[in-house]
Amino acid sequence: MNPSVSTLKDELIQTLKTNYGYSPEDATDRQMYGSVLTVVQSYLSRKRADYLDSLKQNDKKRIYYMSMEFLVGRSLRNNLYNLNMESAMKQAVSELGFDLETIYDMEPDPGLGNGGLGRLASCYMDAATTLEYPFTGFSIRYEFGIFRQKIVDGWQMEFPDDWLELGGYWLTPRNDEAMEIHFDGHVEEKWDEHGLTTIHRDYYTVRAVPYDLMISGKDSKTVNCLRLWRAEAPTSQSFDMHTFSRGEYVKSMEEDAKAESISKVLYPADDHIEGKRLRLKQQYFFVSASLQTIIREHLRNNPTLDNLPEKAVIHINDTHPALCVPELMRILLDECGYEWETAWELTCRTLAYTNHTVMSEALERWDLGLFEQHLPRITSIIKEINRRFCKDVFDFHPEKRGQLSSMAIIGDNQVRMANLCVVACYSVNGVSALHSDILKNDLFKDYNDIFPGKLTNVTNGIASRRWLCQDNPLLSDYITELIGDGFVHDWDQLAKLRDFADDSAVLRKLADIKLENKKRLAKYISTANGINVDPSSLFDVQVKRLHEYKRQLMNALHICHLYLQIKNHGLTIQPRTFLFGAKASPGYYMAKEIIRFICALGDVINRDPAVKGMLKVIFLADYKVSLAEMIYPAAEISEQISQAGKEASGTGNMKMMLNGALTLGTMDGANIEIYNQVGPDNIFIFGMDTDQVNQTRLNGYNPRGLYESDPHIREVLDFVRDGGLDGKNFDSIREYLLNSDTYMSLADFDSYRQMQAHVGDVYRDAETWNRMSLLNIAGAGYFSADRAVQEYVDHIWSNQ
Ligand code: 26W
Repeated sequence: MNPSVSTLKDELIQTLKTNYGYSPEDATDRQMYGSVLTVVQSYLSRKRADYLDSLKQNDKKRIYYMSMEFLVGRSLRNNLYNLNMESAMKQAVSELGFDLETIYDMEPDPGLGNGGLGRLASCYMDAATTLEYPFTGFSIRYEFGIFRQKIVDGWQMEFPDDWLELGGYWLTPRNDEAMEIHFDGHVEEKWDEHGLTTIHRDYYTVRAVPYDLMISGKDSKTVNCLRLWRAEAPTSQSFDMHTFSRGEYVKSMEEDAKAESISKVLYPADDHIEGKRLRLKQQYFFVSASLQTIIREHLRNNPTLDNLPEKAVIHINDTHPALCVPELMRILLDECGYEWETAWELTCRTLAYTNHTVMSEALERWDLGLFEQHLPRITSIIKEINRRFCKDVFDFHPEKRGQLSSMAIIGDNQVRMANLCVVACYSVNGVSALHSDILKNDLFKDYNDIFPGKLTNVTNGIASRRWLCQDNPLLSDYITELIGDGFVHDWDQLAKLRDFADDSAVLRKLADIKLENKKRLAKYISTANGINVDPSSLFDVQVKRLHEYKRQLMNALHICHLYLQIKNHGLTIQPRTFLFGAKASPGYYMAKEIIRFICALGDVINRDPAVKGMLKVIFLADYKVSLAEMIYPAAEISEQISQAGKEASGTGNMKMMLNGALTLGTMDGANIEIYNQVGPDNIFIFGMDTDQVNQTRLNGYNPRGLYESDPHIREVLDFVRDGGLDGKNFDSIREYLLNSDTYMSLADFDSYRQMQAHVGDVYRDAETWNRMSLLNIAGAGYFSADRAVQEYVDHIWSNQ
């Protein structure tokens, strides 16, 4: 499938004509955009059809990846790249008088996720497809993805993200595969000669309609689907003719609105739970629709479900799809007539779970009453799972009787989703070596004792072809020049770059490429923020969700410190541009205050002639995948400064490393593994490690003492207190730091400050810096999603 330029041109002309009635001379960019997407989509469909044919011939185990979030990013360039059609399409479009880059930029960025977890799902889908695994993603077709962020006077404002109008081209509705989901009502139990049967009565039904988004592998025959469910009222309920005839027009459509609300919007809370009714419905809605589909597909190819675990694995991405456990039980028990024991065995051997956070406020717990009201049958199954589990522990692990109240699935009138997953799934993994150790030795220790071998690690990986080859063509072309293009499918080959570590011509060229990418970002900043930044200054980047544990505040305090040192103490520094990008959960007050603080700091610094040419601070609004794709190639310092033990892995750290940035970080998450890949000389590590953090807490942490003893901290906080930031009030932040400083920014401040000074010194020596940068790229192969997916296949998905 390698269409020529002229074939593509013909197809574009034809599509323009049939869909819009125009010839290229009269068509708008928007119409050309629609036509390009339609043509690419038709190639995907044909390839998918061939792939499905070939799947009939082989019996590979199916991988089903359940995730409330898939941050797919833009699809056009990804598809053209994967189909090897990019240059032909560019030319075809250009010969018709249009520009492919303009068309790329028109595509909305489907924000169907919050951050790392959602992006990881998409990276894995990409890699699994290239590696020719039959992988289906399941999620929700949110009408509105993560909000669009605007900053007004430093304050974050949220606006709806209407991505479907221009992004919907990639979605194929499949009404023929719609499912019905049942909510509310009550459960009746009946004993007869066949034993106990359970009947769910008086429920209301929501229809789940699938929309498929096809994803092609790179140089592979595989086209997999991300199936996104949309909620609607079943036709019989959707429109009440009676009410309508009585003249109550709005009321007649109420059922419709009620059902549709389920897939209306992505919850923007990241790392804390809200326990909202609608979110619980979203979870059951997409889990039930997906499992019904999986079972149906299995039964199309197999006479029985007895072999389900051999033929399918269902992966639960964090606890959000944990209802897979009771829902699979329900289907096996109530719809397929299995006995409890067999159903349980099949369920446990089919499900695997990844944990992405140890933060207790992010571990999902649901009110039992809410469960009983909306999911009565599911609740009765969970209660039975819990009863049996507790009995097992009591009978067979008497040493754990004392821990039963925390190990139980139901406790304090709440359903604990992580416990449910750990009890049921045959595999539980963390996402970096450190994180998995914390799961084994701390969060899930008691389970680890009674289920030896269940807990394991797969360190995260990233879709390197997107994050390097597509986003940084200058760099990836140059790497190809140096070591050939084998790395595109074998990322360990990046290690060959080490041969050039002392080649100053190569190092200079790498620096030139970085400069080009910085200029491009500087241009964007000048339009988006109206501020000119110097592309030759050090670009120091912290982009990620805003959270106290990620310590953007510590970064900001340090910038404030630099500012005061330059202004009041005559310090001169290597010129720096500090870049931030971060969305705060809308209800997270402190996170929004921290954004306001960063913006106020930027306002003061960017216009002060005293630091001109030395310091700039930029907050880039609306951080999202497409913005990340422009930032990473330009990054030189990658800030990964979370409190040790809190960041499960991080994946932005890997993306920046792959693009030649140096990590400035704590011994947390995957930073530790980056350290192991590049060695201590090619990374800037500072601050307390996990043991020291724990020790400091045990000793009684006293941030006010640090304020009193460290003149640098005192200078910064007093400056803020005395209205240094345009007289704006930041008492909330000051109080927070002095009285709690939950993630100990002040404790790590001095070590951070010193390491930052060292960073500046090293940067002055361009050759050394460029060498470090090259060695980071050379060490980034391990973090490819190809490696991570292969580990999932070898150690988790092939087992049962
Ligand atoms: C229910 C609220 C909620 C929403 C999202 C709780 C928790 C989450 C996610 C677990 C947050 C998340 O994205 N975690 C990130 O997952 C990445 C992929 O594994 C890791 O690299 C990040 O360290 C982790 O914070």
